[in-house]
Amino acid sequence: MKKALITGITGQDGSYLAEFLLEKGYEVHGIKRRASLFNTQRIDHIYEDPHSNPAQMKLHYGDLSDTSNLTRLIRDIEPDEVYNLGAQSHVAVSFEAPEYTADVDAIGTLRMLEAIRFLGLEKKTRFYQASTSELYGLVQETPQKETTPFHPRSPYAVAKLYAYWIAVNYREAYGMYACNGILFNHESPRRGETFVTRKITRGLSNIAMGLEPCLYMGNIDSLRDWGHAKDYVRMQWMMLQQDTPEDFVIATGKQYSVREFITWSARELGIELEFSGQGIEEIATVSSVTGDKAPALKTGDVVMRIDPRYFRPAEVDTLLGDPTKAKEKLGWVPEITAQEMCAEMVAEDHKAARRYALLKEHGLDLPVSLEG
Ligand code: NDP
Ligand code: GDR
Repeated sequence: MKKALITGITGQDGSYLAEFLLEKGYEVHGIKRRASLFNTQRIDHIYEDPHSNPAQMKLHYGDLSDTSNLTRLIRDIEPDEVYNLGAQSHVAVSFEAPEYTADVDAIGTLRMLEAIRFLGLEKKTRFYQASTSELYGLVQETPQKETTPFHPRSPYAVAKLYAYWIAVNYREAYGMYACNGILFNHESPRRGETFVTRKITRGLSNIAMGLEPCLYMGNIDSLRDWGHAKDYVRMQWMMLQQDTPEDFVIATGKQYSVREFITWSARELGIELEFSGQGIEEIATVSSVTGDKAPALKTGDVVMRIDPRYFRPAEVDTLLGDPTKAKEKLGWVPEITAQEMCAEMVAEDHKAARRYALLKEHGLDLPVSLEG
């Protein structure tokens, strides 16, 4: 039985990857952070009580900022494959917490690689680094491929640039099987609530059910290449099954604006929107409502406004990936389109909003967090 160690197992990708590897028969080890509240919601459905049977998935407390903890875990587990998905992964937050982001995202990656080397596992343990399209930042070429020069635009992207190169360096210097997946944005119903797609699908679902008044957005002209996390974790595994380690761009090759994503999400709820105004005055107004998914809305309601609080000190305006290498070398093609993914996300968030609304109707008023 192969052993995999996943940092960031409680996150969006970590949860899908753990499911995927368990199905493939792996023994899956995951590092979770100690938190004052439960933080394992995304993996609770695959957790097995170790008291009844030897579990195929095991969780360990740890943190990417703690060298001795990581070294001890790698020594005890001796993983065949390490998936380094753990990170402070929010671009806007990285401007607020740049040093922490650098410590976890950049030096955390070095700590993992160095632990593998220090323990003499560099010929056994294969290493996947969660690299990102944010490396391209101020884009030098469109679409972006493996050879496109990088120009990071945030403390997050700069930290990930270090992580990218240290993985390449350990491959070249020590012959380690280390590779970077340069993944473009990927989403799912498990996406964190403050990333733009989930903020929209959850926000509009809540508004449709009368639980929130309005969605406040940042730069809705921003263009992204959005795929589904399920497709992307499959590729993370495929990258570690090759004879030689290489870096790959993972993307759909299609690009849409945040405004388009808002329009699709509204349509899933039977709402047609009209955008008017310019810059920070732009608003989205309901022009029609059909079906029964948005009982709280009527024509003329304003459901989106711009709040400059969500603008970033330096923005990545446009990203579009070219996944040709992944297709030609690995036979990987994404199976789920951005529109299908949006429909799935809205369906899940609307289900949750209906549940909240029903509880509210019966006097069980649970707080809905509006922080975006
Ligand atoms: P999430 O934010 O959903 O998950 C991040 C994970 O990292 C969580 O499990 C989180 O734990 C954990 N984590 C955060 N800080 C630490 C720390 N100090 N020590 C250990 N673990 C930590 O991210 P995604 O699943 O979306 O992304 C996975 C990886 O891929 C990240 O590295 C991200 O930067 C990268 N990436 C993501 C893309 C995307 O579009 N989703 C695209 C390209 C790259 P907790 O649950 O406790 O917060
Ligand atoms: P991104 O994702 O920064 O690309 O990083 P995010 O969904 O946060 O933003 C995408 C674009 O939408 C614009 N935007 C807003 N973003 C957020 N979060 N909230 C808003 O209200 C809002 N309004 C407009 C942003 O300015 C941006 O242009 C994600 C993360 O998963 C990274 O970890 C990963 O590396 C990259 O994707 C690829």
